[in-house]
Amino acid sequence: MSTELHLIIGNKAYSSWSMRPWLAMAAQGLKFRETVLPLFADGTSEAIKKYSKAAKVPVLVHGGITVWESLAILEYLADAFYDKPFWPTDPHARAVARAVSSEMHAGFQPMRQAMSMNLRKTFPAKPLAVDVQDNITRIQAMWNECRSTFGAGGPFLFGAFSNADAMYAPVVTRFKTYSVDLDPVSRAYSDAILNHPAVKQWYADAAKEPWVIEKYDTPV
Ligand SMILES: N[C@@H](CCC(=O)N[C@@H](CS)C(=O)NCC(=O)O)C(=O)O
Repeated sequence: MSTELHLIIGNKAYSSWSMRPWLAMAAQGLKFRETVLPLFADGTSEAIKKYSKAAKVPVLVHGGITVWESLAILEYLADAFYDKPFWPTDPHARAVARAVSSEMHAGFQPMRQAMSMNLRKTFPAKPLAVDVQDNITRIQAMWNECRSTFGAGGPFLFGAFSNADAMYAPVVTRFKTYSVDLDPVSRAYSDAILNHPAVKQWYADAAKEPWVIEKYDTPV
């Protein structure tokens, strides 16, 4: 049985869910093969279904095991590579890291709807709907709490880069793309994410992609 890690993802410019496991794996130094399937192109849905009947990316194939859903992939990686710090080791920090990651996976629909990920654009700040602003306020409060309670060991939510940061990195990119004004702690955290070598590599790869999805290139 091959033990190659193979991650199937969407366009790096637009696919926020794909970015999460890719970053987690790259940040922990895992070697893996990637296949990029351009979203909303002819044949892409069928191509994704060859790996996962859920027809969504990301999908991770590891030997005979296929895992879909970004958060399930992050949990699988933490189990399969238990010697790597995908989650913080302290039980309290680990529980909160999982809680904030679940909150991201399940929530913030207004913000996600109003601010699609687009790594190749920057749009000027604009007035935000109340539910979008509520999401942004909650995210910044969470980042502040994580940083002050657990962040002493480094610049990330729980000190060292963890799955929680992989979950929030696409949010950092959205705040950059849509010129969202951030408090000082959230700004410093965002800068740490944007300066992480794996994030820089993902941006560089996105810049080289040929595909353009018009609906994501025009702000709502
Ligand atoms: N809950 C899923 C969401 C996956 C998802 O929505 N992926 C998008 C790309 S970011 C996708 O595959 N879209 C293709 C489509 O809907 O046809 C996860 O966490 O992995």
